[in-house]
Amino acid sequence: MTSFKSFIAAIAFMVAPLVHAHGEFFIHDAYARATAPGAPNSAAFMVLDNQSKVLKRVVSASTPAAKRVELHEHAMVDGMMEMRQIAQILVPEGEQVTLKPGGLHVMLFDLTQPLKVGEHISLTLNTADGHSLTKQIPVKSVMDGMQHHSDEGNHHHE
Ligand SMILES: [Cu+2]
Repeated sequence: MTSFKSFIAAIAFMVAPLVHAHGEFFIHDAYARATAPGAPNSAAFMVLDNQSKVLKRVVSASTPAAKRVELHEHAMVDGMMEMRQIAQILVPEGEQVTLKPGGLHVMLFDLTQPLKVGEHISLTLNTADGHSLTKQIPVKSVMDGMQHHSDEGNHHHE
């Protein structure tokens, strides 16, 4: 009996952190950048808030508003600020990570239609532990900090 009890206890010990981790990871103040008519791409910004006891890794994102979604960061390349795809965004336990213009962002490629101020889009973030978080986020006008990929023939914004 003792071994059976300790077996159950071991299972409970292993399962509990996973159960508790779910629902302790939040998205705050999320928004997507409004686009001019014909602009193919946009980006979404937000605060990722990890109130769980474990490191969270955001590994992918999706939205019905764009055909392709990537996680991006800005980095200095040959004296120029460029953005590039990253495999994951790490949010340490008990910490917040801010995605903002000129920094980390969720890149929205090939918009299905222009994003207009006042509209909302659905955005889903997927974490490495298999959870996903979906939010309706507003579209806002953003003037600063975004540069498009120069190799895709888009105009530049500063
Ligand atoms: Cu980008």
